[in-house]
Amino acid sequence: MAKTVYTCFCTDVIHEGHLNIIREAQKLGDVVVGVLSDKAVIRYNRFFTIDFDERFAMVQSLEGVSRVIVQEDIHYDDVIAQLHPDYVIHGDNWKSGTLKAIRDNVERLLSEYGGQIVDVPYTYNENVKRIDARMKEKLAMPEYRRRRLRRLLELCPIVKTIEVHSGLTGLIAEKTVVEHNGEYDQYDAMWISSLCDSTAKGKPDIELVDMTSRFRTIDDVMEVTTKPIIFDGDTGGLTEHFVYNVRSLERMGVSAVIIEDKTGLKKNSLFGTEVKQTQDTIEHFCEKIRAGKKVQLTDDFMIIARIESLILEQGMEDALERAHAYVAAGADGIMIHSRKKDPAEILEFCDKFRADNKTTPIVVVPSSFNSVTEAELAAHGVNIVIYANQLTRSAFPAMQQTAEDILKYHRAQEVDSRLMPIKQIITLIDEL
Ligand code: SPV
Ligand code: MG
Repeated sequence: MAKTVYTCFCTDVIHEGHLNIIREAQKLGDVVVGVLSDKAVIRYNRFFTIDFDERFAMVQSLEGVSRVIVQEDIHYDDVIAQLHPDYVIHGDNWKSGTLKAIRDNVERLLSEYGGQIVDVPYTYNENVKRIDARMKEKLAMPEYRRRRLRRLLELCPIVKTIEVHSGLTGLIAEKTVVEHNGEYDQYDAMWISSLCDSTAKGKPDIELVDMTSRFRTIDDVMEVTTKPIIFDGDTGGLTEHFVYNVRSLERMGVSAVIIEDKTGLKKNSLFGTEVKQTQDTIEHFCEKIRAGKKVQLTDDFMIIARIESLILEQGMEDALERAHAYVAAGADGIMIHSRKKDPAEILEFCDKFRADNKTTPIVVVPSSFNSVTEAELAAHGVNIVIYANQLTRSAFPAMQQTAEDILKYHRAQEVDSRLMPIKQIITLIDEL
């Protein structure tokens, strides 16, 4: 009886590397190819430019492939249990780095019944490099990037979003992947925070940094990343200005803007009632949402309404009334904010809102209530979690300490052990 050889593809484009694997696999037996599901592709820190069905059909049309199946998970457990392949074949790039945990697991599963791993030399030449680069470029194009957030909302239990304010922080959001106890994780989206964008410029978070400058930050991030962007639009400003900004953000490929229901001189929410802040009327804020929704040109772009009632101590009822009113005015999502350490009021809001509204995405920013886990938030109906300022807050004390120590010791040797080697930092940056 012919042996079964299994390989899994996670690609939008078939290149000579894949064909080589099929050729090698054919030498060993019948070739079964798994196509990784959309959900699993995301865990892998990849994204697709063509739908699953197209990827499946693409692999089906390949010569030398006997059967194509879906691989639902990044790990091979289910496939190996069903198929009992004699061989699992893969490029040898999975022998090290983050992919190693997948290979180790496959090795363990195969050893239970005498199956074997076959590592073929990974094909990486100019042609393959060009195809990879093109796929990445495509993902960075406005139309692909913009629609990705809505797709993620369908696919992820919770969309994990991290603050970025520069090309470098963008690269951290783009490239950080963690393998922990065999589970893979990465960030799904990026948040251009008004607080951190202003702080990086040494300015207060009071809508002082103008839109031209904020757009420049978006552009810096976009230059080096592909993940979707959620933009902190503060109050949205005058409705007459907001509509122009909606058009600009949409054209740039931003996926969503979040505007908060405050008027006049906005201060950062984490000041709460310690400073004078004015909440907008429901009627006026709804008008702003409606005006924004009217001018946007695609179905991809989202306007998310942020409710400041809990921050300004206006109570749960006010927060809920506003949430329903903003959704009725056309908001594509709502963000509820709190500066309490205890997540109770946020979770109560989510439960009460979800009792009447099952679908509108809920966004939360757990800066103060940071004990809450993503799983708990998802269980209460939250769809997007934003880690809004942690990168800035971790970088600042580290930089300050280094500056102080160099002054203290009149040389840089004492700080060196804390610093990332230049060689390592430049590996973050892609060469063309
Ligand atoms: C920001 O990151 O700028 C925000 C979230 O608006 S918060 O600072 O918590 O208000
Ligand atoms: Mg802000």
